[in-house]
Amino acid sequence: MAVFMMVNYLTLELIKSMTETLTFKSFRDISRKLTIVENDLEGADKILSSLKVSKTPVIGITGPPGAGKSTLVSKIIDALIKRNKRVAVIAVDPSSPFTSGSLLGDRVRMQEFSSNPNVYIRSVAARGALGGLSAKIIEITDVIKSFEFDFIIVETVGVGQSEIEIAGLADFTLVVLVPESGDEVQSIKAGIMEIADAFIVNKADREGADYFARHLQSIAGSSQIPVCKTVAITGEGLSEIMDLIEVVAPEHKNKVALLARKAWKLIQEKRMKDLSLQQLQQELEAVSTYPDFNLYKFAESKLRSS
Ligand SMILES: Nc1nc2c(ncn2[C@@H]2O[C@H](COP(=O)(O)OP(=O)(O)OP(=O)(O)O)[C@@H](O)[C@H]2O)c(=O)[nH]1
Ligand SMILES: [Mg+2]
Repeated sequence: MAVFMMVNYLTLELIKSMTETLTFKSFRDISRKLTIVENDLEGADKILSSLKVSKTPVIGITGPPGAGKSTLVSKIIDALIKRNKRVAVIAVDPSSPFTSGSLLGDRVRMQEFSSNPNVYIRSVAARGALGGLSAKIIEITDVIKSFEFDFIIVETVGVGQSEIEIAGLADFTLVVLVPESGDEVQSIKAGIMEIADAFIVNKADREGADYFARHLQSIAGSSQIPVCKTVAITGEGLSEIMDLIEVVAPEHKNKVALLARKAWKLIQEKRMKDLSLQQLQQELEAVSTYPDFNLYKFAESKLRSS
């Protein structure tokens, strides 16, 4: 009996270590593919053009610097892995002065998951040619989508454009604000309302959270965008967020509209690929002095050659 149990135990351990190596192997495979795609190395086109359709829901989490997005993401990961879900997190570094130090913060916070075979975390730089999120983020997300994850979370710092553009990437966008975000809401009201599928008033342990949440709800008005309150450091309010992620998000967006946005972005960036402002200026130094120079003809010639 004891020998039988021992063998059984050994078999279990063996299976466990095999699945673990398999997972880590697939993580290595993801990282390898992402590096190729991210840096436009040879083979990038082939990887992208052989991607299959995937239904993995992509959850966007955006909001001002320091709102508690990463703390919240950690809690979400924790809840998902407890339910045996596999989750990938893409932390977008918009390479702006706002993020100094935050990436390090992200790393420290997410380190607890670094050896978990069900969690894959990748930081990427946004460096969009046209400002905002680059088409690369779409490609990176799609590569990750081709692996077997149950959820993909994309965290971006909401500094203007990137906040708006996450909506073109995610099936469901959570906008994280704090009780002090009142002014922010006033100034970016239109844009923010358009992209938010739900608002989170985080740091609800601070004064003014109830008032601000009510204020947000009144601005959201008839749009029925949910407003949830959380304290990310303790996990308070998390269950409502988990419902949104697990139940509402997977069925949420008009998928074709989202695909159209993505296609538009990819084409836009591909078309602009060989154009730089500096190079245009150099060319214009010469040709703009010609007596028959015409800006529209110049632009047209660039369009034709791209
Ligand atoms: N009091 C309080 N502090 C919080 C809460 N959530 C997060 N924090 C703290 O706020 C700080 C910023 O949290 P992060 O999770 O790094 O915020 P972030 O939005 O990811 O920050 P960036 O990625 O730099 O934009 C940290 O010191 C957290 O401990 C909360 O609910 N209440
Ligand atoms: Mg963060």
